[in-house]
Amino acid sequence: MRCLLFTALFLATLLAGFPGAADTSAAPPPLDKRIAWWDEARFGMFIHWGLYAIPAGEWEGREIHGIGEWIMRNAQIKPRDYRPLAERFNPTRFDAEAWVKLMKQAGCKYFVITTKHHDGFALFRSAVSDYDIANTPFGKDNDRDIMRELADAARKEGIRIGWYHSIMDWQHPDYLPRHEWDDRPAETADFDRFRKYLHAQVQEILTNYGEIDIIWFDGEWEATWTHEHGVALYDHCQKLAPNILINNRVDKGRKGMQGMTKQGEFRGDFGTPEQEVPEHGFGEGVYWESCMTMNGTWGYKAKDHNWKSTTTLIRHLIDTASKGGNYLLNVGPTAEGLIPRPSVERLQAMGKWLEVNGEAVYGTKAGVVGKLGWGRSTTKALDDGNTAVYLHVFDWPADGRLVVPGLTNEVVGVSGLHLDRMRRVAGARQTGKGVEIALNGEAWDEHASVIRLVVKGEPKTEQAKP
Ligand code: JFZ
Repeated sequence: MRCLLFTALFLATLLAGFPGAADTSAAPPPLDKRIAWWDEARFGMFIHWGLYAIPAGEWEGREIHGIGEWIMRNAQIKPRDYRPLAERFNPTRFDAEAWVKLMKQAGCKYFVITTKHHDGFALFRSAVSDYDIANTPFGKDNDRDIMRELADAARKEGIRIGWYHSIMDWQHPDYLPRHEWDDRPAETADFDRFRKYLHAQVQEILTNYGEIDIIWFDGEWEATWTHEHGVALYDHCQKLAPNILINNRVDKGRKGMQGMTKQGEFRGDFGTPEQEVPEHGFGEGVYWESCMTMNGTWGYKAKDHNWKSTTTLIRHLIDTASKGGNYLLNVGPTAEGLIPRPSVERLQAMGKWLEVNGEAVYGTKAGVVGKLGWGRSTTKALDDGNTAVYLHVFDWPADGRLVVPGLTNEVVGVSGLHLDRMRRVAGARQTGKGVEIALNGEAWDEHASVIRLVVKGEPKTEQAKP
């Protein structure tokens, strides 16, 4: 036995060193290679869609508090009472190409959609479950598959594809723990069997729809899910899709809503702050993405009209980019398959702003100086060795003098990113304590006016003097 093992090891070493030998155990590319496209993308669309779009926040005539996709829990609905929603799921107005067109208009470079949320319903055709799109009027009558249509449409347009997949599952008979009001027997539940099911469904979504760019796990926080389970699931994904990006909710290392990964041997390629932009960035090589709702819910709720303004959303995107992170902004489509009008309007307005100012967001790095009273900054290394410092002005200086404190580089040039030809940026100079920019007139963009300042070499900063 031992002899065999040594022979095998010897052969493996030989093969590994043999030029041109087929390397079947190729290690996946390192994180910085895999994540390069994502680190330039900066803006993605989150989509929470599922059976919960049918009740849309209301159950048996009652308004249910909390986020729409949690209605099963918040209204204490038993699986046998919730499951029949599948018989009514028929989003005949769903148009994958229209959704992808909206992503393009908005300036999103990728999207992440719920393939299965906590309610356990699969929006894809699953061979290991009946609780899936195949068993809805939508899937039966039209032979349609949401994941297939979206993957095809996105790939055609060069939009990267992400699958959200919940570990927590309120429907599967083997998932534990049970809700207090779920009266199905817990004694017969077998969590290992559930894990096999989870791995099988993950295999389906990672292999049935071509190459997938991101898998975004969630619902990892219950005690039944362990670090070992996280490692096994991470490895499973990487084996099936070596280039895929996997968020940190696959494992147990996430620190609450703040979302970054704790110190230690935790898996996950990027951190997932939720409903907040962190106070500061985390430096080169630490990747993160803030996910956020546009109103107060992820899944569609008919009566939630609490929309953030376009200005707020654009400034969130800028704030995120200025700290080196990505912004994943959510939409919750209706049961008919439509993205709510207020979301469409905001996304289109963001896209308009990005058409002019995209170079100050995509492919940028965090800003040079920490807190700026008037706004945020992002940077980009230029081919000639100089640096573009983009100044995103939220509060236009009343005296027409914009100061970047502590930036000690020589100034090469300055201009405003706007559509007209008016000279609103008169010039920039090094004062010895920072760069001062002279402005004419008023802000040209109500959301954020962006100035492109080019400085010599790599940015050098000094702690700004008060
Ligand atoms: C989770 C989901 O429960 C929610 O439905 C949505 O999908 C969102 C994007 O992710 O929400 C969470 C997860 C974890 C915490 C809070 C909300 N947490 O640990 O504080």
